[in-house]
Amino acid sequence: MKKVVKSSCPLNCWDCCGFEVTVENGKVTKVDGDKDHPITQGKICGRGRMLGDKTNSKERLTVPLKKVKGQFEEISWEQALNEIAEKMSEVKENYSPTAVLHSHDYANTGMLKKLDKRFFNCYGGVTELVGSLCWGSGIEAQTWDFGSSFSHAPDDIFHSKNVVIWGRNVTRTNMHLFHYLQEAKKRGSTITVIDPIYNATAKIADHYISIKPGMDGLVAIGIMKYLVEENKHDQQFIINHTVGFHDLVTLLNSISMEDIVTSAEVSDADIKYLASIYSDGPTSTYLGLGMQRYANGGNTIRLIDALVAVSGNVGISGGGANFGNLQVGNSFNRSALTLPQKKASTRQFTMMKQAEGILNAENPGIKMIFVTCGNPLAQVPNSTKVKQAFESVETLVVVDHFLTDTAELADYVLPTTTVFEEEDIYCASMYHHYVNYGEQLVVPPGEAKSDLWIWAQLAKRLGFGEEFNFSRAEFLEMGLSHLHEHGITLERLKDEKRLSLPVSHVPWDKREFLTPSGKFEFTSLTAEDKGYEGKPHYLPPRESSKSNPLLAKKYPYQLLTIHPLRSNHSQHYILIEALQKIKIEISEDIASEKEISEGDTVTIFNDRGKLSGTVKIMKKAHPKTINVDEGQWHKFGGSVNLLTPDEDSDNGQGSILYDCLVNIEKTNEMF
Ligand SMILES: Nc1nc2c(c(=O)[nH]1)N[C@H]1C(S)=C(S)[C@@H](COP(=O)(O)OP(=O)(O)OC[C@H]3O[C@@H](n4cnc5c(=O)[nH]c(N)nc54)[C@H](O)[C@@H]3O)O[C@H]1N2
Ligand SMILES: Nc1nc2c(c(=O)[nH]1)N[C@H]1C(S)=C(S)[C@@H](COP(=O)(O)OP(=O)(O)OC[C@H]3O[C@@H](n4cnc5c(=O)[nH]c(N)nc54)[C@H](O)[C@@H]3O)O[C@H]1N2
Ligand code: SF4
Ligand SMILES: [Mo]
Repeated sequence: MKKVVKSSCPLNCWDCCGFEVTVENGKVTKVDGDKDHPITQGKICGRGRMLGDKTNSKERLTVPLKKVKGQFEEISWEQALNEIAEKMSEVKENYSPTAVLHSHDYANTGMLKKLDKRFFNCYGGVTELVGSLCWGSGIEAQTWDFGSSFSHAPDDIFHSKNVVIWGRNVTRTNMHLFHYLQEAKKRGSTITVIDPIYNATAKIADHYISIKPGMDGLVAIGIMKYLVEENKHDQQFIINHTVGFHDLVTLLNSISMEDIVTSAEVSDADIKYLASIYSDGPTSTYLGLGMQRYANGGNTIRLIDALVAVSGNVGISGGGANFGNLQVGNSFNRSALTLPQKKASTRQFTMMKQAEGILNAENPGIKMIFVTCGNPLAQVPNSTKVKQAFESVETLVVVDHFLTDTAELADYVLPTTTVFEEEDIYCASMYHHYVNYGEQLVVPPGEAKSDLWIWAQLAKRLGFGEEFNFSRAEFLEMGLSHLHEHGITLERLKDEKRLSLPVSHVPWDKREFLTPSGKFEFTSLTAEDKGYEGKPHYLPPRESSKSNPLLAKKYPYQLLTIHPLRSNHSQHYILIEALQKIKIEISEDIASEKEISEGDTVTIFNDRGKLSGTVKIMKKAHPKTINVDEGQWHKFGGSVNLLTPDEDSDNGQGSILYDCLVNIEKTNEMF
């Protein structure tokens, strides 16, 4: 029997696409786009399309595993759950619940994936991870400036006279924005791309500006200098709706245009061009996440926000500093699902420094780690330290679909279900404002069980089973409860599949900001309250010739580790043989300086680690730039995070993954 059913992509991605999934004889045979989805309109990427293959993959984990004398053995669920629950009780009794660390990321955007937090809160509150490897610095920066991070609705781009894509790899990571961008261009908008890599989005741009990585804040300062000098700033907006403009002007006056041009390696003409489009709006800015993964990441986003505000592009149709879209996730009743009031104790490590936290934890030390929706061995910076940390604990439990690098280290590996094997609702707080429904379409293979089933079983054994005594539908309704007054219910979602959430399509149009002053804050009171510099200022990246000339001499090249085209982080490498090798992309000047040709084997290295692979030359990339796509598995050559630094960004909430210097040598063979 064959049926075609509407579903949703669960992957951590800007787009949150609608699917049409073909199921034949109990198997997913095709994943296609849903033409009726208002935003994604039938188009999906290869990562989404491959979720059928992922579900059917022979490599899937189907039985719980326990490591005995260094080897995995298959065990029953009963044994796995009993032993894990027993260990959790012991740890709680002998130490404290915070001797357990919950290490997670956001590999699946399903709402019920949040129930892991409910489980750990009811257990008593564990050591939790805060901040984000992904977008933490930018979210915190926009929280300081606007009070939160909200984006314009996708079709508002048609009101933009100019669109600036600032460090977002749109064709690769946000394909539906690319579609809107092409349409906006047809309707007459200009497109400018600012990026150290001449990517496919740059190719359709009217103007491409190549920039030295980590220097965007300086360029924003340069543009603002021109706007203020030429009296092209929006004085009405500044007077009525902002605080701290005087501090901003002091900053603008303290940095010369010569300094900006030399340090950012962007020409004066390009900065003037940008000033001309920002003063001739509406101009929308689509900020990417790559450029805030630096030690100055928060600072960079704050300066670009300031530029958007100074040029009068805040709260107007066709404008906006589009970064995250937290109003989407805020629509749901998260605390009903996660029960934060249940945790009696808590301790926090940042996501970035989880390895250091584990290694240095005292009173209590970390005795047990639970990993869900994450693959820290591949994705968290400084992999050598991460491995050391995860190996140092008594018990490591990993819930996953595959035997990943992290699962390989585990004492217990629990096999879980994929998107098509469970019911959930999906949305991404990144771009559009629709929520998608996805029903269970097929039966999980072997003994794979949903994350929720695992939590409920463990909860029962730990004495708080009643907190999980709800059906999936009841949990979904709980999460939707704030939306009931807007007519959004599970029943309607099941019926209509995609519903528009009641969020603003032009954020801040009422000029009411969520900051302490209620205004846009060039000088941030939230920052000051938290003990940070609140005034606008400039910070350089941490690993650069400006901040560390000695290091830059030893390691002269900037290593970017951007998101792979065909994989969502580490998730697809196991499914695509062609991806199972390391590609090291280098700018043309490095190739000539080091006499390296395309196809050569090279090793990149710094004090943290090294990685070998085959060279590809990046045409028109910014000089001294290298890229290795993130997400690779250890058995296919190793994660690029062997080289990346594990510090927190300037505002304490983000990673500095791209703030990374390396050197490169030709090698005859792989290490
Ligand atoms: N194919 C694919 N798509 C994905 C994902 C994936 O793994 N694969 N992951 C999803 C997730 S979780 C996220 S967070 C998003 C991320 O989406 P993006 O923000 O688009 O992706 P990144 O790879 O983080 O980097 C974006 C761009 O930043 C540029 N860049 C790096 N440093 C700088 C800088 O200093 N200045 C400027 N101006 N540009 C810089 C890079 O060259 C790159 O073009 O993508 C989502 N979509
Ligand atoms: N060097 C470098 N490192 C990076 C980045 C970078 O740009 N450069 N990007 C960072 C960013 S933006 C992000 S968002 C993170 C992503 O980091 P992660 O979220 O850790 O990466 P993923 O590979 O997407 O997923 C991790 C694991 O979750 C599993 N998984 C998927 N769905 C489920 C589920 O429903 N239940 C359970 N239990 N497991 C599931 C997958 O099989 C996979 O093994 O990586 C960060 N790391
Ligand atoms: S990975 Fe992103 S673009 Fe691809 S199908 Fe999923 S949501 Fe859509
Ligand atoms: Mo991310």
